[in-house]
Amino acid sequence: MKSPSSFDEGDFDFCGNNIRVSHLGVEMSLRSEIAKLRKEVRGELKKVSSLEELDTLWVRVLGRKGKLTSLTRELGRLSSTERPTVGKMVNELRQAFETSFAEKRRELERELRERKLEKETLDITLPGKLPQLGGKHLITQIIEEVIRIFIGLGYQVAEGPEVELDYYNFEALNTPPDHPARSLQDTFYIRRKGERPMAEDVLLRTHTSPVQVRVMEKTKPPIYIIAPGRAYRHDVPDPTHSPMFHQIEGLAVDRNITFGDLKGTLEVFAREMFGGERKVRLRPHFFPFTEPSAEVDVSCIICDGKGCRVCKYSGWLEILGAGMVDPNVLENVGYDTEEITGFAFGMGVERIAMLKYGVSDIRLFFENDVRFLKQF
Ligand code: 2U9
Repeated sequence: MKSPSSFDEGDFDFCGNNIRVSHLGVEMSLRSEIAKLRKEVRGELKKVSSLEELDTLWVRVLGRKGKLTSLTRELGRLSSTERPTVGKMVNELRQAFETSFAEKRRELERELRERKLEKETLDITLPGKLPQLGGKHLITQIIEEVIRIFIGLGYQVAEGPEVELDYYNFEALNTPPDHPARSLQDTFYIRRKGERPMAEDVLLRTHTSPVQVRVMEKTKPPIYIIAPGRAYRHDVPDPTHSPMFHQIEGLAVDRNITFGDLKGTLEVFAREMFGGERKVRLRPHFFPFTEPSAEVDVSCIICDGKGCRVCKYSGWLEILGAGMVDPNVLENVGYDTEEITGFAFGMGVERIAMLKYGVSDIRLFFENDVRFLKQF
């Protein structure tokens, strides 16, 4: 015996009673199920507040085991005359559900997007955070300024190795082996452990002059070059000494170069570097690589020659050394000293910076304290 809960048409015994189930009964029941489901889903959809909840409801209604799918299955129990009408109703309900689910999905997605945008809103009127900008080190600035001046006078910039041969650093520059500059106390030598210094010793250059020797070896005059770069001396650091410092040297080699050309060049440089009416004074001096040689002073850039603490009340500041290139140096590179003469000069960059900006201790340049460096 079949159970009366089935929608099959026919007579059934139910608890001793004969129950007649007709197609009409099934149809009525389905119609009311459809109406009930429509109402129920409409109410549930209203309550849905997230995409997850919507998916769950979708499975419960339209999924494989969902309520609407079960209703669709029941259609099979209807007679062929009733099935199209009720079938149409079920299909319409499915379409209505699909539309309302899609609408709800769009609505929830829009809400989600709006909430996300609200959270991610940028206030572009807020002031930005400025990145810490670096600047050029004062020593670089001075080097660039000197280069600019000499480029304007037709010079070219030359560079060379900081680790040099004794030959280029001393010998080619007319500095004899017994010269004090070649002592272990004055120069940093590079040698293998346990080895003693030898004739062809390798060292840290004590000036940038080897650069000019190398250029002369390879080039015929005329030569107008400046050589900026680091130099090293075996000095204990103190307010005016640093084992590493910067130099700029200049060299002009040509026919008919005179001491007057040297003085004129230095006057132009001093005026460009230290301002309008600077006077230049040359005092006799000795360097192994120049003859005659001079120390060069400019009228004090602080007191304009009247006398102050910076110029030690002399009115003058020593800024560089210079001279006519010693003929021995020119011969060492194979030049004809009957035809070719030249002048050279050299300056310590830190010294120039200290005079120009009143810095009292050379070590400040290398301690890298930004509070000091950012002043320039
Ligand atoms: C060649 C020939 C000669 C370069 C020169 C000086 C004078 C000089 C000092 C300035 C301060 C070194 O840094 S310092 O201590 N230099 O006084 N330098 S003439 O003479 C040369 C260079 C190259 C081939």
